[in-house]
Amino acid sequence: EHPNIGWFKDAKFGMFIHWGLYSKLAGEWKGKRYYGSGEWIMNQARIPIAEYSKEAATFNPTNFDAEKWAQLAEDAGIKYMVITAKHHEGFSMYDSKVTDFDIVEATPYKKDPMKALAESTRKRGIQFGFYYSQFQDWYEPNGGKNTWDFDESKKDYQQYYNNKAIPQLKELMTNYGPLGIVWFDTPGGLTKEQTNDFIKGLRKLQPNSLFSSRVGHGLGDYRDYGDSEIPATPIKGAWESIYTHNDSWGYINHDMNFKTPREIVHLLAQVASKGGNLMLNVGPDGTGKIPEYSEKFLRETGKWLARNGES
Ligand code: JFZ
Repeated sequence: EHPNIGWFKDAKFGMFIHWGLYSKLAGEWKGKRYYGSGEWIMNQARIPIAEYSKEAATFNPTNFDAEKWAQLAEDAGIKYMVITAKHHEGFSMYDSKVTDFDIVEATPYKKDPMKALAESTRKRGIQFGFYYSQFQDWYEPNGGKNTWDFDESKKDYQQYYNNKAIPQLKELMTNYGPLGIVWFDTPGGLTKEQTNDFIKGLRKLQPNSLFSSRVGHGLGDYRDYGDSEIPATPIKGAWESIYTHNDSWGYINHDMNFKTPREIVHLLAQVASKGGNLMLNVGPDGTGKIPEYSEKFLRETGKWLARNGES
């Protein structure tokens, strides 16, 4: 068991945030609407990198307010926050020296929102962590799963790990203070032995950070279930269920199927009764605004928890 697993086991409630260039596309490309997961639009519409990357030039989230996001989390009774530093699209939402395809260099916004968020959460005693897509990177010739720009049979995953994923994870684990969690997702391209080495190398930077089980090969410090899945019987050991507030992880402007405060409380109770944490996702839009219903329903949830919860 990881020596720092204690806070996680007590947390019960986390906030997941999917935010990237896809948030600006909002589920629509060239007048056509895409359903399901907004953060997959580049893949769904087979958008070539040359076109997709142009979106960065007009990505300007001036409504982003780290204090407001962290305050919302606190008001909701949330104990940890995990945000997409880089999702499968390959765009870095933080100041990265490894690539030019990042929010500071490629957008008119020019600032690092992750710096602000690391501070605003820490100030409130909320554990902060990064989601990092360690294998899928649709922007890189050697990253996983872009088959519309690149020939999959020619990919050298090791090259991508060595030249992008690992150096970027090192940045994230060096420049933002202590991280509660590094949330890996959709593993690939590494054997179990290589995954062990990968973990060992990163651990040195932050021995206290917990790694999600989607690092692959049954490794990681706690178990993540499939999306929107709760185990049927109580589980020993640390685990987490992830749900999204509506039906998409990334912002989609035509998805209004938000879970009510009552439904959120019900989910929390179901997950907690089996001994796990609920990490509930919100998808801010391309301007940096958290959807109104997410704000409203999370605050209502917080009020209920304050009246009826343990802490
Ligand atoms: C992944 C991502 O592809 C997706 O965009 C989102 O970030 C989500 C949280 O994670 O999708 C998955 C990964 C694993 C499962 C399902 C969806 N699973 O194990 O059932």
